[in-house]
Amino acid sequence: MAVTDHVDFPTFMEGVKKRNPHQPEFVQAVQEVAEDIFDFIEDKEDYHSEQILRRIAEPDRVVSFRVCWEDDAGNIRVQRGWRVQNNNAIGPYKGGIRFHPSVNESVLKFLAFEQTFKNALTGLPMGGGKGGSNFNPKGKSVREIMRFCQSFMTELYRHIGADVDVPAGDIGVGGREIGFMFGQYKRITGEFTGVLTGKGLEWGGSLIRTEATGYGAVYFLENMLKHRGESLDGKTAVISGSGNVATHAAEKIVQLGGKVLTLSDSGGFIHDPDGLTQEKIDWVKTHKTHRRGRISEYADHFTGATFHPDATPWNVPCDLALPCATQNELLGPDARALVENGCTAVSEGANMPSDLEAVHVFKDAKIMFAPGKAANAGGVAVSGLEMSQNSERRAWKEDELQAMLHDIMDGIHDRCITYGDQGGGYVDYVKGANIAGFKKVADAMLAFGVV
Ligand code: NDP
Ligand code: 2IT
Repeated sequence: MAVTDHVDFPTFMEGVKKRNPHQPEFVQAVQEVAEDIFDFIEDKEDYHSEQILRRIAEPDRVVSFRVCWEDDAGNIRVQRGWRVQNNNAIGPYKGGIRFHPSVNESVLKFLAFEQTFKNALTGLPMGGGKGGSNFNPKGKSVREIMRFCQSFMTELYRHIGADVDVPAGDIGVGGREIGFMFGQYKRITGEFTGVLTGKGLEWGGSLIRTEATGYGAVYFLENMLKHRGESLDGKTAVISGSGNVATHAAEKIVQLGGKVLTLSDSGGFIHDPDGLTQEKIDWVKTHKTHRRGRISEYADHFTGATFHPDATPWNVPCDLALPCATQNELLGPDARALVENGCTAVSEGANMPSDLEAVHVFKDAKIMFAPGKAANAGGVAVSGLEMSQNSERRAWKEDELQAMLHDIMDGIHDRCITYGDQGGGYVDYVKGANIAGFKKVADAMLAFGVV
């Protein structure tokens, strides 16, 4: 009888690298998870013999398609679009759509893989997926964006559905783009259904979805601090990014008594030693979203603030750091600078913003470090609540949703402690999140047999 040998961690990673050449982000995301899972499954024969991690690290399917559209000058433009459906063991595929020139198959595969664990951690029935395009919305007119979204959906619609795969927003995709895509889906299929989340409130969207990711990342941070008998009050925070996640994280930190010193975009960061106020945050929201401006202009607008071109904010001394822009924006040396300058907690609003070296620096220093799959799960959690509301054909009230978001973030924190508590007051949140997310998906896969 053939018996599957236990594959060890180095052999497993060798296989992942060999099967996914030129996909460094995907290999990185798998490695970060596998480092913890191999310890956990050492004495669990089923997970080995059924090759569970190997199967989760191979997307169910990767759909790639051409997206052509006509720009305002009448030129025909051709982009590439994808939907990566990673795993639907515990619910329909669920995850955002990203429009950014850096999007490629590796980036979307890493995001869909991460999303699988994140969605499991929320406790809601959602599988993992991600999609997007290398389309660059910067400098495009609203009509151009509309035509692109319509063309993108003209292909995507056949792969998604309220019980199949439910996309949402991500970098470069906010309420406006979701509107254009939903309109096209409805036009093609004739169905008004909860096929996308992050919809407008008038047409099936949920209250607090816009705020949920940033707020959730701060609730998670608050939980980590509470666990050590501390609070946010009076603490200084550096934040990167100035989009949806960054501005709402900043807003919640200010509401809870913290002081936000920085925001950034791909051009550099602003440092405001007086701290951001709600008024300043509102200005950034309008400036970045509606005027599509650059963060550099903050320093022209508010006295005392300085702009630092082509730099990240990680050298600014702080108590707390929240990377909320993009993957691999916080590298090993940045992590060392943060720790040396006294930073004691990091909450990842973005997906995989810290590279592997940075993660190890944080772990070795035993600071509080919340990986994105735990810390930024509030957004997809409220997307899950939007799906429930759509199925029930009703809308919950804001205070009900706020309470549910809080409850979900508390639950994720508890799950991380269950599998990440290392004793002596130290919680390895990366390990906790990886194992808790893995276990739920893995046990469902075991129940289904080899499919
Ligand atoms: P937005 O498009 O609203 O904002 C993105 C921000 O990140 C902008 O400030 C942008 O700057 C900056 N940024 C993007 N790419 C780069 C880059 N390559 N280098 C430097 N800065 C960059 O996106 P979100 O706020 O929605 O997303 C931010 C992060 O949060 C992403 O990692 C996303 O996957 C993650 N996330 C988002 C969720 C959501 O609900 N929206 C949920 C969970 C995670 P610029 O304007 O110069 O491009
Ligand atoms: O990375 C993420 O969790 C998101 N972009 C949100 C996904 C969603 O389906 O709401």
